[in-house]
Amino acid sequence: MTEAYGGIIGRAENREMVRALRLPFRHVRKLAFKNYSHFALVDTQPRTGNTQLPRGVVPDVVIDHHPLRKSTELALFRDVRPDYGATATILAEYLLASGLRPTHALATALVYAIRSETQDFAREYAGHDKEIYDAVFPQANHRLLARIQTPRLPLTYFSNLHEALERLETVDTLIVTHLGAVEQPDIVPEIADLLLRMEGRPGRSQPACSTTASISRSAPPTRGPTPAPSCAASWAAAAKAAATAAPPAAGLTSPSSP
Ligand SMILES: [Mn+2]
Repeated sequence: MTEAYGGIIGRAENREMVRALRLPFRHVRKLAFKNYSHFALVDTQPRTGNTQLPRGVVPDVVIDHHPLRKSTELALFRDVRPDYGATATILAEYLLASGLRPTHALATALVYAIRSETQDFAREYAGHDKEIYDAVFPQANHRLLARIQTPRLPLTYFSNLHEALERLETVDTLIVTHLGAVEQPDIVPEIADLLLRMEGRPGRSQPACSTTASISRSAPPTRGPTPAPSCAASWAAAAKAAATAAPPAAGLTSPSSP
């Protein structure tokens, strides 16, 4: 069995998780699809923007928490629950129901996945997630969990941050900055998240901010700072700009036949 991902593992937390838990992920680019006879998609569905499965391949299994897609109905086994905050919760439910005890590494990964996907249970539909979280939490390695949640940051993070702060402008309730060319697209929502915490001008109730960047390697046209109607929208716009250049990492598991 091979566990594969697409796009890039960008966020420092995610990179630290792969390192600290020694997760044996492989990039889909390096897989010879013809060597596999069964495919499972996790946290994504066929023919969506973040799916790395070639168009002609119908997955056997789809497990996800995003709204059900028509293309998923072709899968032999599908379990799509949009009322769950994290796909990790659904998988952990299967694990616990089977009577298997998760390893420390797996429990740590599940705890981190549920926390980050539900934004620390801030989303209103996180009821199932909290229950499973509590069940696996005692098994987690708390030293490794702390390392994942406050990871070491590369030098480029600080130079991007410096750039962002240098070019920062605030107009009315809007915060705008331009990062210029970045190597790592996830830096855009990361800095937008940080700027959202600014006190004063943009009220928490109706904040507005915009972070823009061009991605150096895949080089889409440089986007000028566009005032956004609300923070949620501008965050999404920033994230979307990054996604066009490099699709976000999506889980893809394919049990091997030979
Ligand atoms: Mn998800």
